[in-house]
Amino acid sequence: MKPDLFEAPDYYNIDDLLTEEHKLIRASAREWVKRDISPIIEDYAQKAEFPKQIIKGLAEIGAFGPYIPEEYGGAGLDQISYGLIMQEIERGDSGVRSTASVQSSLVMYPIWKYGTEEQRHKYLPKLASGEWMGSFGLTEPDHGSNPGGMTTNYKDMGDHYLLNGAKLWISNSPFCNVAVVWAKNEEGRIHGLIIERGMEGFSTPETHNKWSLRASATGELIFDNVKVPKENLLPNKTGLGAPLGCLDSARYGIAWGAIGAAMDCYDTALRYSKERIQFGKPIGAFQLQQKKLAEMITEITKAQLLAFRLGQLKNDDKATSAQISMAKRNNVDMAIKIAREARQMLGGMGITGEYSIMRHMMNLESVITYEGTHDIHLLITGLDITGFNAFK
Ligand code: TGC
Ligand code: FAD
Repeated sequence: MKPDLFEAPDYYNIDDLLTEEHKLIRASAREWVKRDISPIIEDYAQKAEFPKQIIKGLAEIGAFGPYIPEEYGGAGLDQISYGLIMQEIERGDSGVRSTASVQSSLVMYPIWKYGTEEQRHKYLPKLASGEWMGSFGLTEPDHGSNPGGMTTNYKDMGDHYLLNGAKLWISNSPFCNVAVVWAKNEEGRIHGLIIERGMEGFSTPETHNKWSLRASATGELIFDNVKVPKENLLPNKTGLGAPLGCLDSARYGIAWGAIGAAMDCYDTALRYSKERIQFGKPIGAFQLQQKKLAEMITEITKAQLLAFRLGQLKNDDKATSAQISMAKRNNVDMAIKIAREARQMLGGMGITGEYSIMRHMMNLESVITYEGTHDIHLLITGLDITGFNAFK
């Protein structure tokens, strides 16, 4: 793979809106990606293997629980810092960002928000340091966009719960130490349970043959009469709104992360357009290539402003779920379109692993599908502005 010469575009001087702390946090994540991700990620993606050695570095840059309070091992940062960290990691690879998103927003967040003080102290510091890795089980083989239909269930056996069911498409599942799993009780109410590796009847087979997020491990969570201690139930929120609340936090991070992937594709294509000579000129001197680049930087700038404003709303605890959906949908769509255009600008070289673009493009096919598909987020906006539910 080519050396990492990334220079981040900032066409509207959005950096002027950031604090010195934001810039320092971003610089440390950016530096880490250049040093520890860029040189190895193509090989791991080609091998379809998660590079486990990066877990320590992810913890060190604050990627596990950036906004979780320091008393629980988190970094105690604001939401814009969280977004900037996700942006920089996804600049390296969406699969690495997935690992961090799941750990922070889908595992640490529900334990922090819906768990007991004992659960927070038991799990959060180990998750923040990367000593333990987590996964989040919501999707099932027959319930993806419609998680409310889930059939995974547990029964109260007196001194423990008995869990049965299966979750599919679970990031980090093959190596997770703990899983936050959503299941229905005997009344059909959804609750979160913390499942630990080693519990009898709990297995995590890996899903193979992915063309996307190849450097992220994806698998199943299978529960065959798993005895779950009663103290592993998350008591402080129930119903579908509990897992959806976690998704709000993860979707927000993705809205920033996608900008990172788009910036990397744009920066690569811009540099290539100045170096690649055809018909006696750099291809960047041709109007058609300039149109592509001009439209890319316009869309990146719009996405940056959307993410920044959403970050301010999140900091003030005023961001709505529908606003988060709009940003996730827009920014991922923006990134995937830029990846496709940038890929074309590199001609044949664009399909090789010499450059990051094709890997970003393939990764973004998962990002546009998980955490709510492109269509589902459109319907969330539609419902919000019209009041009519077009899901059912
Ligand atoms: P609906 O009746 O609308 O809502 C049920 C309850 O949930 C509340 N709610 C929310 N709460 C917090 N945040 C949100 N975003 C919320 N959206 C809805 C709602 O107020 C209600 O509460 P209550 O108290 O009245 O019960 O539910 P529905 O069954 O009609 O479904 C709505 C729909 C389709 C929007 C929702 O289910 C949905 O978002 N579907 C998409 C599923 C999804 O995003 N799955 C993601 C799985 S995890 C994942 O992909 C991780 S990838 C990670 C990685 O690798 O980075
Ligand atoms: P379906 O819900 O079957 O959708 C198929 C198509 O139908 C889509 O285009 C969808 O937009 C459309 N559709 C569905 N309903 C409607 C409707 N009402 N109106 C119009 N169109 C509709 N899940 C987890 O729980 N944890 C994870 O860690 C996790 N990680 C993932 C990692 C990867 C790599 C991938 C690919 C997925 C992951 N997921 C995870 C699952 C992901 O959230 C689901 O794939 C996603 O929610 C869509 O569900 P589905 O694949 O079953 O598609």
